[in-house]
Amino acid sequence: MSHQFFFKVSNTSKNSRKGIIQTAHGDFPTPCFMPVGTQATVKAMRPEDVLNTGAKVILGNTYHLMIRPTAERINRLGGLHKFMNWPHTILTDSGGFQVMSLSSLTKVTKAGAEFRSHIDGKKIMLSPERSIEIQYLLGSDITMIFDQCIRNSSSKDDTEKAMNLSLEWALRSKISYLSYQSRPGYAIFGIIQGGLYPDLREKSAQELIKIGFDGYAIGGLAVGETQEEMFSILDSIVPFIPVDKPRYLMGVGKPKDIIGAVKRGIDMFDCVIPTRSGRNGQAFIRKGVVNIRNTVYAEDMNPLDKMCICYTCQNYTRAYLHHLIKSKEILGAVLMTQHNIHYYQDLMQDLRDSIKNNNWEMIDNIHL
Ligand code: PRF
Ligand code: ZN
Repeated sequence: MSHQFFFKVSNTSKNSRKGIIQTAHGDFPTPCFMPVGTQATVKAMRPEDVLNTGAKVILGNTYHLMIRPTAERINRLGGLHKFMNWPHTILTDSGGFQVMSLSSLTKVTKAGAEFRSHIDGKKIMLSPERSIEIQYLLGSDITMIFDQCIRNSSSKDDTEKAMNLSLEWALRSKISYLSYQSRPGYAIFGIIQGGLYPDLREKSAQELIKIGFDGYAIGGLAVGETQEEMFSILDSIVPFIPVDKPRYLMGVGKPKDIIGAVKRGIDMFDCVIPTRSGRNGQAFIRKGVVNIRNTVYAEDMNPLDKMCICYTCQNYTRAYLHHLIKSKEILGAVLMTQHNIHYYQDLMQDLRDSIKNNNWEMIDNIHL
């Protein structure tokens, strides 16, 4: 396949945009939610089931795959799309965030991040150049620059240092990317850092735009700050991002976070919440959340969500799901995940419809 990478906006409603992104492995509508496929699998879901929920793009992880089974092995086996039987678009995260959140003894220098594997404790070095090489070996359609994500409780001084280091790494990521990629249909996104400081965020955005990327992600949010703080950073930063480039809010979020971010002009999201919380027994439905472990569901003959057309809701009762999750049965994780990913894709479709129709009633009245 040799599709050109492009992003086209078709409709706008206030600050929100509806559009389409095309990559080497097909196109998908935005605003979009990317299910997380960390270990070359969206946990508990077959690729065809992922596609059936409406998702046409998933996220993969540099950090996990470099440790096991290694990027070189996946490359020898024909690349990540073939390896996991997902012929559609894959965006890969660079490892910058996972190094901070998962590994121990991280030592960050200009060269990169040195850390110990969360699997076997082995020492590993991840540099911008190595991260980009790994994403190239995986065959990722959308490569993310290697950044440093720090906690939002950090001082302004530390936040500024990390933001400036991320800018250096962004430039090195871009140079490295250009040394590999001359194929059409592939893209590299910058990641705006700067914590909760609007002036640092602005500088980060401006410098990344000077380097020039195919899309701009906002990193360093959803790491412990309030929703109000996150929204206020979005309000301050979105106006600086070129209107003709996709905007991606990394690691977000709950349905309400996504709705608020779409209203502020965000086009792309990824998050483990629907998959992880599904396995733990939490279902997202149009009227809120259902904690299926609760005994009130033990004899509830209703589906999870009466308005949902997913396989789970068409065929199974809350009572059965309650039993499966309480019994730690694998099928419980499968059915709950299936529903949650379907719900998130329905939410994104409703958001796209709201933008197209310039009518937000459905979002404000149904997705509570
Ligand atoms: N950087 C990268 N990946 C990320 C983040 C980030 O800041 C976040 C923050 N929520 C999630 N995933 N590279
Ligand atoms: Zn359902």
